[in-house]
Amino acid sequence: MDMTNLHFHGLTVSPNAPQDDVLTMLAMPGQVLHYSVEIPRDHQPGLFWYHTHPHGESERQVLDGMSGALVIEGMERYAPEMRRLRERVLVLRGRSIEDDTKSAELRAQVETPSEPCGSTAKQTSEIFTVNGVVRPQIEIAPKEMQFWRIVTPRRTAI
Ligand SMILES: [Cu+2]
Repeated sequence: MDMTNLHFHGLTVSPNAPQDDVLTMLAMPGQVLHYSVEIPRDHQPGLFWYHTHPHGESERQVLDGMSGALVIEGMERYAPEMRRLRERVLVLRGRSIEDDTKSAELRAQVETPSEPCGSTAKQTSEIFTVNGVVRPQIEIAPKEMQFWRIVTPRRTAI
């Protein structure tokens, strides 16, 4: 049906509209939802994520990219040394390429063997990305420490 909405995964916020309401807030194609989420001042800091939550459709939507990171600042209260580290938010995602017009090019980029040894040949239908990039490079200086926040949206059990 292509309906959609948002769920704010892990946040301690109200489940009522216009906040984290996945039951009554649903948009059909062409419709718009307006969210206004009140995050308590004393909310636990950390990395959270948002994703769509329509039953039966969220798996495909999350695979197609309808999810992302939410950062609640304040980790330095628990680990002051993090204040001086370079911070990165990395969203690791399995991306479906079955219907992608560039699927051949993307398969070549991930260099998957066309016929794996000892098994039936199965074409790659999903590739792995970091912040939407296939085979990304992340710069880090020798002996540098960085603070990486990593989100791995899952296809199931959301
Ligand atoms: Cu969730």
